[in-house]
Amino acid sequence: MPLLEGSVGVEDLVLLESLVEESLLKNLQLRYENKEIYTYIGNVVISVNPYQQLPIYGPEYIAKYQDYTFYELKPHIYALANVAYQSLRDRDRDQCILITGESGSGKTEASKLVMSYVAAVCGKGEQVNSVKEQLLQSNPVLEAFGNAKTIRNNNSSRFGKYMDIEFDFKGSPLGGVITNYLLEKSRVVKQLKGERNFHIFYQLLAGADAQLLKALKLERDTTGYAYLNQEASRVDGMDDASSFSAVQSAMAVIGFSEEEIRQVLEVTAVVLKLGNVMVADEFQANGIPASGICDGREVQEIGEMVGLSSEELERALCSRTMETAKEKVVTALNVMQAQYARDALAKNIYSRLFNWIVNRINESIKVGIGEKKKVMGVLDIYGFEILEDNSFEQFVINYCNEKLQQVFIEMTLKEEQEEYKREGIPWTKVDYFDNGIICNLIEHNQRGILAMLDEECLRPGVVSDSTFLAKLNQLFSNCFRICHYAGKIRAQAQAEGNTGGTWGKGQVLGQGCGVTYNVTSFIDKNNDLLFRDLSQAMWKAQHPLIRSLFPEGNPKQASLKRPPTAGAQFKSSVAILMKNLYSKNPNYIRCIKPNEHQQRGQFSSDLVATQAQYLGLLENVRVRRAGYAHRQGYGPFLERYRLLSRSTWPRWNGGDREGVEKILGELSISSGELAFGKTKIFIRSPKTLFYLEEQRRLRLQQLATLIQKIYRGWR
Ligand code: AD9
Ligand code: MG
Repeated sequence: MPLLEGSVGVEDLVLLESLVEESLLKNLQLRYENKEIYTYIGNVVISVNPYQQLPIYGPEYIAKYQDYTFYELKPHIYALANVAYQSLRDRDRDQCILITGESGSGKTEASKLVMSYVAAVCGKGEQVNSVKEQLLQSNPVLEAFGNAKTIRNNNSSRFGKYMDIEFDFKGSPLGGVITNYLLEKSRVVKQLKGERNFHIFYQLLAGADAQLLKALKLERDTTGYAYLNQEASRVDGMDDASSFSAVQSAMAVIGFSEEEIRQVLEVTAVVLKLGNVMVADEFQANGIPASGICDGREVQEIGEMVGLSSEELERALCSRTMETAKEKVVTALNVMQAQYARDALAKNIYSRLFNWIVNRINESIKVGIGEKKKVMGVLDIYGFEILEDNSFEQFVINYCNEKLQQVFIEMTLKEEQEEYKREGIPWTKVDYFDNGIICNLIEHNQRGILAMLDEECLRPGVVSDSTFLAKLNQLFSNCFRICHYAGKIRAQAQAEGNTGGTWGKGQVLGQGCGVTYNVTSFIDKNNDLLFRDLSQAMWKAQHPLIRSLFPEGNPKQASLKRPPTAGAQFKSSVAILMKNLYSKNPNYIRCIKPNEHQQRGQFSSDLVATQAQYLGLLENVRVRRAGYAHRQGYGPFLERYRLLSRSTWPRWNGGDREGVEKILGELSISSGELAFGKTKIFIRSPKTLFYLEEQRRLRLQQLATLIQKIYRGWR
């Protein structure tokens, strides 16, 4: 189906007649209400979550999109995946697919559509199919361990994911590499009202048979577990038991041995059981408060499962050894500290298990050294998050989104600029909001917020969230402002030094919304330290997987150098990611969430407006239209419009470019509207394109009437 025929509204926002926010939103809404969830801005796909299964996916659609060029069919993620794959295969350009949008907007679903499209069209054969299966089956495994029900999304990714799919020179898949970013591990021990822990816990309890449960020393009933949120243990439309068998078979397809699967489940069970370890007050002989385990059964069982005596485990949970140059001093922890230690252990085991699973998948899908590769990267990272109470996690997530927006701005402009250069057309500079200053505010090596946080974490003496707050206050003299990307949404954060916990108070300037970060736990989360007693105990465990997760527990390897902080690690992995993305040709999917209720058919204009603002959609259209709104190769352009000129219709024997010159000359389109590139024609304003389309429509009507007449005449 051609660009404008059979379409609702405009299929490319560049074609909007009046470009204001209202018309942009109206167009998205009109299309959404007609189940047209995809719309373009040039080669960017905007996707509005339909919250219903639409009949626009699967083999038949894949085959269609494989045979047509980008603008010939309705906008679709398949069209974008097709362009990216073809450019990788035929032009040898590494690609990346960047999927952004807020929680619940459809990023993960979009990434799976891209992967399934590429898997369907790339290469054949038994070997190739088994690689494809492994790549695709990594999704259910990572979702089981890394996704959870949140208030915003029943299947919310609680980690960031970047996957490189690697191909040989013919475009057949060889394998891949997955990089994961910062799992939200605090969820293991605590969830908000209406949210759940990671899916795998519920899947395991619902899906394991009696024998497996017994072996793992678990009870089926979720109410028996302190770490599982009881009021939200079930999710509508989610079948935990059948997901559990899907996860197990996916692991088998990827190449996990039975033994490995068993060990993974054992470690998962240990985390769940740790939550039930109750600590209570005890007193040392000298009357100083200490803590002890109330009910020894759970610790006993955990000890049996991991191969560690219960005494040793209890000691690690309830006391702390301080080492000085001369001596070792063991102090008892009070109840709060012991509970903290227990939860820290559970979080650490789980997040390290998650990393181990990612590494294990990578082991299976990795490509041999020396094989020549072409790469397609797919990025599905947690979207911009504004909660009521924003903590360290939101801070790093939003920082990452700022960086991605920077890539978007730079690459969109860069790509425009390069295309003009390639085509030999002069480039006119476009003004845009550069969010570099916000990134700098966060990541500057000395004065950035992350650097100051690190400085506070490493400083000797008494440090706390409040001393960090005081430091920020000093630097920003009580007030600093974050203009979130697209420049429309501004958050003014005002430090309130004496309130102890809060760092800033979000205040909205202009449209949009602001972000207030609460400094509570910033220091702790950034430090991310586990008491050495715990890591040493875990390292002593007989259980091979548990043991391998705590290499620093080996006293011989224990170095005095402290590991990098969580913030520093995140910053450097984001830097690596950026470098990787900049080296590839970008393709964008911008996801939009139409309502807060995960409901089909509801389009809340206000909610969409906010997202359109911070995704910078209007600005994106402006950039796209600032130079030349439309461009097309001479061949396809001639094919489409040749019926508009007597010289080129019904037959034209000259070259493509000459044909295009003839048509445009006869239509008297002003030369300022046009630029003739080396391989493409560029049209400045959308109006000219509308005009061409309109002329074409009229001409088609004329021809149809003519044919009917001739036909009747024959009869
Ligand atoms: V989060 O930042 O990980 O919390 P995502 O990944 O942006 O979020 P996700 O892809 O998980 O959102 O989509 C949320 C839900 O919307 C899915 O579970 C589906 O039920 C629904 N969805 C999203 N995209 C589609 C689609 N193209 N067709 C049908 C969809 N349903
Ligand atoms: Mg997701």
